[in-house]
Amino acid sequence: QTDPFGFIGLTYDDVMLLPGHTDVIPSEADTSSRLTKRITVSAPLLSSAMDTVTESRMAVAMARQGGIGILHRNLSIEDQAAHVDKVKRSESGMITNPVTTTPDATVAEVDALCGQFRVSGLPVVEGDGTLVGIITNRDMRFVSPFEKSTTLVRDVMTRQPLITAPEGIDPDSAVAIFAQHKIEKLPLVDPAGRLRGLITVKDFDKSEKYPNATKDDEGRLRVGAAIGFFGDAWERAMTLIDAGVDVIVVDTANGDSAGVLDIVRRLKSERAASHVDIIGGNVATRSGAQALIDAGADAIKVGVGPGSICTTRVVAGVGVPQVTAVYEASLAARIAGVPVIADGGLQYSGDIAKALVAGAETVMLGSLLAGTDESPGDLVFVNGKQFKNYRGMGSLGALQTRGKKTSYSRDRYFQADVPSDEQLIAEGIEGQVPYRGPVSSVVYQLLGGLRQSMFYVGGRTIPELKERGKFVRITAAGLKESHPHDIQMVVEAPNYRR
Ligand code: RVP
Repeated sequence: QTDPFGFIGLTYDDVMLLPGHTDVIPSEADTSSRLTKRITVSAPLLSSAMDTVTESRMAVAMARQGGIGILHRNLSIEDQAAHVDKVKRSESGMITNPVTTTPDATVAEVDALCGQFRVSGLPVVEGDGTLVGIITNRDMRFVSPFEKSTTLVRDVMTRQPLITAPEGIDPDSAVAIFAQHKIEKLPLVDPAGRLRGLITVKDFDKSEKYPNATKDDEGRLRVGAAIGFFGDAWERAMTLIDAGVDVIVVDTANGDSAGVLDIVRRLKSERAASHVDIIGGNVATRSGAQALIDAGADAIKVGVGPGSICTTRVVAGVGVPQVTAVYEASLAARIAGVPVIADGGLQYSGDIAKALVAGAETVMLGSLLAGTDESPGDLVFVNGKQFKNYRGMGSLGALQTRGKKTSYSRDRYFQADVPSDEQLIAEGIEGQVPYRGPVSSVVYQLLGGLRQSMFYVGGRTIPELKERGKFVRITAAGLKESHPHDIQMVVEAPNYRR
């Protein structure tokens, strides 16, 4: 390199989108965008794979709002797969392998299963899967708490003849059966009477309530999950695939590295993974993006150091301001037709459109979602105000093994070989973010802001926004002018905080 300083790096606060001629109104803007080569989402938003952001509750909420959640990997393979399973079962046109019980189980056991899977009843099957009854809240209501562990399912269940339907029944006919028989669960059986699936009224209600939800071909919510590249990463990937995961994210702080490229390549040539899309990351340069594209990645995640909790740029002195990083990666990705995910550093809804115009198809959010009801962890009160804990996956807290056998995220920072907690090099911090209420209202404001951007720029769709969007670079004075100034803010806006 003849010029050791190369080009200048810009981030969200360095640029503004130019207003352009428009014939779009915000409510007409179509926010759908490409998540991966094969999957489109109606909201271009992902929740970060962080242990204070995404477990199954967040993933369900994000998918219902039209985005997608990426389950973190700082937990055992079994626990992460259980989160996948919970999302896949939470809402579906048809549940293909419903949780079941047997006639000899106790009511207490049924109670526990119902609690675990958040369902209100179970089909009852015998040995070869033959449906013999159904047990719901209604059947268990009059069993006293003291008798639950001695009362058997066979004594209280609703028995044959049951209202059932053949597998493959269309949704309208199922709704007609619910209405005619005033039932809430419809078991689907094969000609021999074996249970093949289950449809519930609740799922139809949810489909109406969340019309833009991100769903697979069977009507189940989609979910992504993070893996590493070290140790049992392959086993983790295969277990997640068995549990029904839609997208695997090879989640590391440096995606342009042999181990990451290798596992992306292996997953892309593995038959068992052929129906699952593989996202690789993170990178922040054109050549990094190209390496992941060449390895076969179905989307490229971009961001080295922009995260609100990240200290990589000061600890290692490495990174690229995010707007430039996204732009650079997109130079390789656009030619290859591979979507880019702008990961980290977004503070306001306006940053979403900036990321998209810079070259991304979707954005990944940590701090903006960490304060919601659906993120893991409880509310924390500080001086009477409500907060939630939020920490980097490279923070000491996340990397340390204290009290547990493993820190599953150490290889995210390529420190799987570090022998003791004392020798760790942290690249993140731990903190708190203000409580923000449910994901649905946060996403509503974020998408609302994006629609306003699309109106100002004159883009009816995301591809149009990307094509028409132009930047102006701003100065520190311009940034000061952009925020409220020369006034004491007295009422907090739902989409603005300093
Ligand atoms: P933010 O939305 O700015 O809070 O950033 C979230 C992103 O930061 C994550 O999606 C991840 O890429 C990155 N991250 C997570 N942990 C750390 C760290 O400890 N350095 N960084």
